[in-house]
Amino acid sequence: MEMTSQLPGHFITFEGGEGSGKSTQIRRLADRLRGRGHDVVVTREPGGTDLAEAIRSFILSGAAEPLGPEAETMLFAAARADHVERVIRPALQRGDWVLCDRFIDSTRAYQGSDGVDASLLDSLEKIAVGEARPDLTLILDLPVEIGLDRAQRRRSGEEGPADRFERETIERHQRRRDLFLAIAAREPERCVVIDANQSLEQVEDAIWHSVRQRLNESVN
Ligand code: Z5A
Repeated sequence: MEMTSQLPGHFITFEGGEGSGKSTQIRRLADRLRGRGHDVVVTREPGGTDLAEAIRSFILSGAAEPLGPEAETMLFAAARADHVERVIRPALQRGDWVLCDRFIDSTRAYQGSDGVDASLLDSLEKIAVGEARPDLTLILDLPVEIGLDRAQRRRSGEEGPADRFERETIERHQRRRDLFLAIAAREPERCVVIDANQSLEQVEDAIWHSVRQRLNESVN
């Protein structure tokens, strides 16, 4: 399979709606890869560097919302540029596996559904990402109500209210789900849709199957 990234490492991104299980499954995949002797970097967006984590807190608190969706998009892009430059590209240059919780498709789905023009999204994506494109994107798909319910249950055991995105209407979450599925249909060589409405173990197995199928020679 042809690599979209020209760098020696392997870059896998996890995408999907709230509560789809991305963080849980990234940990499980990282364990499997490390068990086979690979060096794995687990990271997330927005975030992954001090600067990008500061931008994350600012956005998720809702403080950036009054600036409008275009300005929020630029903040996501600034965070991503720093993350790619300082963490993702160096790891891929070393030959590591990079597993990232959300990346470019979250901008396409979330800011795209907020009405940001596709040409602005494309331009910022090129500036922020350069050649560090995912080799494989796993889109964890499930009905939005189930994902929101999972996210809410998890939060009831934690501090803090729903973030800026979790507070939005079911219709907006549904639009984003549709956009993720449309990206997968448009870029089947990069994206695999995983049915996330299954047990943790079944989702883990489906992900492992996809990684082996797409990146088989590298997994060993
Ligand atoms: N955003 C954006 O707008 N534009 C961008 O470019 C980027 C992001 C990069 C980041 O929030 C927000 O930023 C996000 C989009 C926006 N919107 N929101 N909200 P985040 O990173 O804090 O939130 P998240 O990505 O949605 O993460 P999450 O809610 O933590 O979901 P998750 O990582 O996919 O799920 P999880 O933590 O692994 O699982 C959630 C719970 O479900 C947990 O209790 C699990 O034990 C449980 N779970 C997981 N899998 C299962 C299964 N299979 N069965 C039953 N229960 C399960």
